[in-house]
Amino acid sequence: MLTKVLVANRGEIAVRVIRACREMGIATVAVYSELDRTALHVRMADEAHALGGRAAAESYLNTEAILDVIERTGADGVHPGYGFFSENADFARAITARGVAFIGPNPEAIEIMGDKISARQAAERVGVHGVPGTTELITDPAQVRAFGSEHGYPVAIKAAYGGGGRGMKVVADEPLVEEAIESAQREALSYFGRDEIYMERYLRKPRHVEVQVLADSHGNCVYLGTRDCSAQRRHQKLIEEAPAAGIDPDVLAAMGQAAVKVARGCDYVNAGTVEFLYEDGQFYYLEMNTRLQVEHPVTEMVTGIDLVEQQLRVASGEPLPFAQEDIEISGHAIEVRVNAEDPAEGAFFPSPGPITGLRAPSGFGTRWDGGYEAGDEISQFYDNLVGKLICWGRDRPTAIARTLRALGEMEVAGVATTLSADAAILAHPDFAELAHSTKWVEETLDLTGVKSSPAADSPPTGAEPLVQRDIHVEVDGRRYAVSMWVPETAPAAAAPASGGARRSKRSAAGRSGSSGGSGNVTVPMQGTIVKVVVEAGDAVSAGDPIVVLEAMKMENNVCSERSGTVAQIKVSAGDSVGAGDVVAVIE
Ligand code: MV4
Repeated sequence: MLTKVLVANRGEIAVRVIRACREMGIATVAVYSELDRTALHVRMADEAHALGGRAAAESYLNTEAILDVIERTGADGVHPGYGFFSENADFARAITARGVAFIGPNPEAIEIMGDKISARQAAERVGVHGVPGTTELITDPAQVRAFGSEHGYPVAIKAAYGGGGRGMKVVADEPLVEEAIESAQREALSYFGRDEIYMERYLRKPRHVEVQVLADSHGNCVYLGTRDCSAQRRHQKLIEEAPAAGIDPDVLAAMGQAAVKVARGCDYVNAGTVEFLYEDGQFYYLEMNTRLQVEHPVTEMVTGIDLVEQQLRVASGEPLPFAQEDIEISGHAIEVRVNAEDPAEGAFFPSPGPITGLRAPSGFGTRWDGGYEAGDEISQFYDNLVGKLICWGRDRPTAIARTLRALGEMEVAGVATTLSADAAILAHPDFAELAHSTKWVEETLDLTGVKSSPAADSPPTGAEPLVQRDIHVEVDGRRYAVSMWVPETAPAAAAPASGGARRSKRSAAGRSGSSGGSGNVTVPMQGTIVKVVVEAGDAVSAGDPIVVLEAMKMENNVCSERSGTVAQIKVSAGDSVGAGDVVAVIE
């Protein structure tokens, strides 16, 4: 069995992995960016090591820094969580080349599934089919016209090397073929650097149904039931459930067997998810995700199987302790994602900042997988998932009622969250009646009148009585807890004297240039400008959003550090920017 696992992630998934390791007697190593020095995953791990940097590229995506921590700690396994390095074959190879276990599939499987064309071919080879379409790439609009007159419109044009819904264009009817091809190619080129496209029949109201698979290194592979993730907005899932409801059990079993075939076909090992679209009694293969997914807890709740424990056992070389016939689905589970986003009027605007209060619900069948506690801060640099509420019930109506009850108990103060939108979905008759599809949130759900949770008052200032607090110092890149007296109002993350020479030097360097707030507004990471919020000449205050940056599938506000007047705007919507690029100047 593994003895010491490095968790190459942050937030709730790092916490989830640390919990499983603790239960199994495996020591844990957290890694952290400069912004996460006092984060919950750091507080919970047995030891924590700095990666440096703030943006993901400098910290959680810094292979050399992570390899260095492996070297220093003697970790014998690395859990990548989701996002970051979880589906990066080069990272997996770099880990295994050191004789350390990558807790996930082999790099070859990651590579096959990382590219849509080879992922489709891998499924076709084992007799699992996607939406009817063509396997060859589109080179001539006549191909689309021929397909359209044979199968009818709409036709979906998809980026061959795309993903996450980017680069898909729907051709409503024949006169629109050229336009859709050009638009799909343009989008594919700008997002993925390649403009190859192919086509499929377009499904108007599909449900997104996925199958959890688990395979060991001894040739055993099982499926652990299905999940429905149709309640999503702009490819960001909001609510997931297990099992997928209202679908013939024989169809679900066939989907499960198809998923196992796909997994076996690429010699898959560890936990993975095979995604399908479901419409009118038929299912169609979409892609395979070669990682543990955000929504894995709903599968855990209806199977009783701890997926992270099984991941760790599989990576240790153990055979699966159960066969397909041992897997039973019991009751129904629902997960709601609680993101720090303001859903008011359907906008879902990122709302980073300090969490001043957090009360997680409890009670029968109620689970909170969180990444933060009160006093922690949601950074604009990372995913803004605060945590996930997962409720189990004996059947779907009971699970819905329990989730709504638990949502009523939940309190998050300081940042706006998606809680109210989650409740609006769960309370809607279409959701109860399974009348929803992947288009439902965007096209049918009415979020007018939905308000964000109010931001809490800022802490009081004035007389500063001292209180004893555990604070954390970093010496030579390693984090230590010390107890000391600090002003009562000092936020935990900014406690004074937190570090030796190394830390003070670094923070001084980090702040130089922004003292008093830089007039240059820079983007923290590579991405695309989706909106410029201000105009030249506008008066702005420190903290006001200047542009909206889309990066890592999320929209982020990039804010002014100081008050003043917008002197220059250097970008417009659609521009690609790199980390550190100046987008506006405030005077
Ligand atoms: C489709 C489709 C309808 N017809 N393909 C979007 C993400 C990408 N992975 C596949 N997607 C879709 N492919 C055909 N032929 C509808 C979607 C789709 C979708 C799929 C899964 C989850 C959410 C979605 C939201 C909108 C569209």
